[in-house]
Amino acid sequence: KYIDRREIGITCVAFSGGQPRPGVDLGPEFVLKAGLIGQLNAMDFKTILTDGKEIHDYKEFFPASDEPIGIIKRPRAVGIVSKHLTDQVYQHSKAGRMALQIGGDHSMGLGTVSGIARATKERFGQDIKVIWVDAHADINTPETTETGNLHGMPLSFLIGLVKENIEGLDWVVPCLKPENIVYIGLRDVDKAEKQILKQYNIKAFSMHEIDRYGIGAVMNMTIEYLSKGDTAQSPIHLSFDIDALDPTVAASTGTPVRGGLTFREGHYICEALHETGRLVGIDIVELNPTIGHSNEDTITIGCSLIRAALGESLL
Ligand code: HAR
Ligand code: MN
Ligand code: MN
Ligand code: MN
Repeated sequence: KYIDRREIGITCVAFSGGQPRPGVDLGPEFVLKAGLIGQLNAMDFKTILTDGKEIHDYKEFFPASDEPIGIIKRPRAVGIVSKHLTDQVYQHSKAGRMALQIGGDHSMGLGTVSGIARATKERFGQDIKVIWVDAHADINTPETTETGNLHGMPLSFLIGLVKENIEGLDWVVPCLKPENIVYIGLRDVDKAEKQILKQYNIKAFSMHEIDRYGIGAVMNMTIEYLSKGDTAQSPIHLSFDIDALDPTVAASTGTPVRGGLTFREGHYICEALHETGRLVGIDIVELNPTIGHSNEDTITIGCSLIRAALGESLL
């Protein structure tokens, strides 16, 4: 009911500045080369490229110099990318399209969630709920981060933990409530992040819970959790970091962590979310084709996760 047409607005974010390893900016190009658009058209979706452009690198907006602020690296580039992305995603979502974003590092979550949240608030008066599928919690604050990499911090900005104004990022308006987040796949969470998850009582299914209950029960619990209270049927955004998958499944990513999701567990998450009929946005991020063995596998899996979230059925 949130998506009123079989239309997908696609934004390809060729950006790597939220982390140090080059190559993650090539993720979208490889996904397009693998034939994603044709696959979506074959599923009967009309695909609309943002501003009619396949790839966005936003480089024309980067400042000449982007010195670290304290430990925070490239705050102005990260900020300007997500500021533009917010408006692009908002336009698609406001028009009733599914918003699909391909990255690029996970700092872009600042923009994707901001844009979707604004559109769903305006269209339905509803708060957005976010499923964050990741090996990492990405909820460090500028104070707690040990690396200064902004791809490890988007959620702290989105839920309003960052009080100080950081040049380039001062536009971010908190738009996500801690109780509206569910994590799946966590297994490399910093000490300070664990404290934040506890303090704000954020729902998280780590690999431990997936082992204990199985992915079927975890998705039942996830959807039950997101279906309580007066926003029981509110819209859901899926932000899928490919490093949630085990490195033996998807090796081409910048911060692989052992003990991750299987191929089927990853797809099952997408299938179960599609079945809710509440999905309004999909991010697939941290695909780095310059890392790891047989990058075609990681790229191909990125495409099939997207198709699964859009309703491709096995039978
Ligand atoms: N927690 C660490 C940090 O803050 C590692 C973050 C790695 N992040 C990603 N995104 N790949 O999920 O730097
Ligand atoms: Mn991430
Ligand atoms: Mn990650
Ligand atoms: Mn760590």
